[in-house]
Amino acid sequence: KNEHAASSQRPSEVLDEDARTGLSVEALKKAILNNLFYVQGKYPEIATRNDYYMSLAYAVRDRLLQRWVASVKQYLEGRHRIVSYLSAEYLLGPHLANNLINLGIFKEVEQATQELGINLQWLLDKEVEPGLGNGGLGRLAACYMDSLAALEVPAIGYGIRYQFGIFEQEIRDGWQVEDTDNWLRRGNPWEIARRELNYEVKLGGYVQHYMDRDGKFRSNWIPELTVKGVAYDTPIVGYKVNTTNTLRLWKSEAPKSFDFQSFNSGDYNNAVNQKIICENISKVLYPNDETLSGKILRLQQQYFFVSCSLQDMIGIHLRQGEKIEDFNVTFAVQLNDTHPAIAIAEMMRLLVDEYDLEWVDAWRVTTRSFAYTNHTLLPEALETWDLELFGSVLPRHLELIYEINRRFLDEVTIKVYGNHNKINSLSIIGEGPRKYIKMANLACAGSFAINGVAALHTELLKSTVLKDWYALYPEKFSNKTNGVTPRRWLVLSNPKLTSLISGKIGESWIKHLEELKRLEAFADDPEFQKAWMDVKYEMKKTLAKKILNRTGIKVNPDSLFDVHVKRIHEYKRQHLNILHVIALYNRIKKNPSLEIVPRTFIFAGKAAPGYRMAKLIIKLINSVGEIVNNDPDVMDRLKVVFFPNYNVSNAQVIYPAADLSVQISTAGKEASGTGNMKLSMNGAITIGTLDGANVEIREAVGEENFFLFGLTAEEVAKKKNEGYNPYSYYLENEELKLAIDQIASGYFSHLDDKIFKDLVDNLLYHDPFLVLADFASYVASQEQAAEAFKDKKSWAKMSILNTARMGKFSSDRSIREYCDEIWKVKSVPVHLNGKY
Ligand code: B1H
Repeated sequence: KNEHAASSQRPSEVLDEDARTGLSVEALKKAILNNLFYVQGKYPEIATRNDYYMSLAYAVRDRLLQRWVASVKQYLEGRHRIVSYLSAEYLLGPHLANNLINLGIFKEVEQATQELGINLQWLLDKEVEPGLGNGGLGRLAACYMDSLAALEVPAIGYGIRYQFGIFEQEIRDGWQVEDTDNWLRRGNPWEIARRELNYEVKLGGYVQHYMDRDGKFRSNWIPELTVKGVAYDTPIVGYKVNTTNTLRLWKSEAPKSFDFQSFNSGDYNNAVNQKIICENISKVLYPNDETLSGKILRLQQQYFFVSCSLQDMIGIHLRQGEKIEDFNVTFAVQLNDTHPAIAIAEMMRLLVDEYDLEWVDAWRVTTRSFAYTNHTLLPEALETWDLELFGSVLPRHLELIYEINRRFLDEVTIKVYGNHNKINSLSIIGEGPRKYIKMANLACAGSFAINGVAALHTELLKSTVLKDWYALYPEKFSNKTNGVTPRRWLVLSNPKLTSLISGKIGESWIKHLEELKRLEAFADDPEFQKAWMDVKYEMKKTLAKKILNRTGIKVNPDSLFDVHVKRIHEYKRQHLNILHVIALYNRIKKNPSLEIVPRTFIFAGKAAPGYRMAKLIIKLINSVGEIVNNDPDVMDRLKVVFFPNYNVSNAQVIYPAADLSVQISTAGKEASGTGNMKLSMNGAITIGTLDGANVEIREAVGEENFFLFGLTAEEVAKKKNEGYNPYSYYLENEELKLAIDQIASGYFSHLDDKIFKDLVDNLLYHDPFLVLADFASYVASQEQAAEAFKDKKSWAKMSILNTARMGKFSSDRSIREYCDEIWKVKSVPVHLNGKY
């Protein structure tokens, strides 16, 4: 009754249907002004840029909400299978522009803001991106959420609402300096806190065993600490469909009961301390990317989000009136690497301890629910937990894992009959001076499907890291080559190329990327080639401006933009690139009138804060840049740029401007790569090794449209077996020797001959990633690239053909494969007011 009275007093504009849901320019203008007044409490004359950003964001959110509620309603009304994607990382990038595109209202909003006297780009640039991921793995999760919605598949993404995402990188005196990413400081209009949706998660303590009145053995986990997870939901709308899925991220808090108890007993300080300990769990993203840290807090984070997510899924399933034994009919749960693999033990705990299932029944439900994606072969990234540490955080799960392992090894022993090496390699528990838990083995034992992320990677998984698993369960294995969403990585980031393409072949390629094939018909058309290269030139000018603004370096948009952007890691070989830069520099020094293709080397990427060698590589790039960029002999023929703080927003400006995409990891080390796909899609030509998805990109675009070099994965393995000697390559190659001697002698570092010593020694005497072995081949391949760049027409053709043949690398294709072959889910079109 009261509610009615209150609502009838509200100003009528707020309730105006049109201002909340209308997609016309007029409705949007009205909505922005309404929000400015009723949400921000401002009027135009005193509104700040952030006020306008917020007003527009809320106007867009209103339009999402309608679709979001309709989606949830429709999913719950029928019996639909739901994909649950568990990932410790989501590298989403800014929401606003993406939502405008997927809602199909970019143009309308552009006009509405213009008529209000504000510039849309100015507002878009205001958004602080949620950097809740390290790199490719987190960004893949974001692309997959976009494709799931585009394909109208019911899906929930579960993860952690880190208060601080990936650090912001600054460059000072050539070194990386980290700054905290306080992305929530101005509030987040894209999330809705669901205070009522919260779960308790136990940590630490011990387990009591007893027999209940019915003679059943029971376990009672008495935790040292209980934390509460609160759901924060973000809508993920599909491209031009009503489907709006949920990304549900958990924030950790202290349970109410806790501080209340302490407060009553007079220990107020302790209550506040406990509150801080609880909140710490979702405080910060670990910035390590492919290196294991093995810290207690990280295990707590993983368990925290997995436990909340499983409790949530079980709740959804049971509220549908279904039996717990049928959980796997409702949900297909994907493990994004082993970071959420503790879910397998947690599911067993919930089913056995909380829902009273018999072990075999619980194991059947569990192993029909989970599927595992492996993302790396690097031994230093394979997750293990010291058994004692594990037991101190999750004592009950340690018992459950022992039992899972015991039963599993019993089964295996029969199959591999007495082969102790195999049994050791398959065991979930590793033996040694200290015992440890192998998370990949837990994931393999508890999943019905296991996949790699590119053809070569899956083959290597089957023949090396997971060899014994493949022998045991060949039917579980399959490949699912990664993909990227063309909505963010073409439509949003390269609107000029998008309209050029759509002008020729219409717009349906945005949903069916294979249709880009139709551009092949224009690859030889001089007019189209010119228009194509004009767009590239425009994008290079835009990037040049940004570079000047961020680094003070002036670059020439006519030069070849040689782009190497990704996390800094020895296996990705940014140092191989810089050795090539030095070689070119020395050629000019030797012959100042040398005619060479002018080049701009663009590097970007973050180094893990504790990864010394990666940080040294950043310093080396900047040191070489300082000399090369300012040497009058060079006469602007070479420029070296380190673009700071590589993130989604910066990537969106860099990819469209690239001529050459540098993908030069040691063969066999990069599981897939996804930046390689985004660059090629934007018409860059790849110079790369036969590694990860490069292999499939080369197959797709044609070998004549790809610069190949370097050892193959097989040759790398062979060379290592035979005893690789990097020093001999150094002695044999004059250009290589000079470059390394210069680095060592302090030529690029004001004669400081110590700073790069570790890097140089590592290359000369260890070189675990075969930089020196691939140097000559890389330089030769770069010569071919430069030669090709001189012929503008043939370059244009290669560029067009790269884009035209990238259809396979849409994440829509990847997701369709996951849906059909692993998850067995179907799309459920969502209707809004009776319309689809
Ligand atoms: C990838 C990771 C990763 N593989 C551990 N593994 C992390 C491992 O914080 N951690 O502990 C974070 C990330 N990331 C990448 O996944 C691969 O290197 C890429 O080749 C691949 O394209 C990407 C997506 O599959």
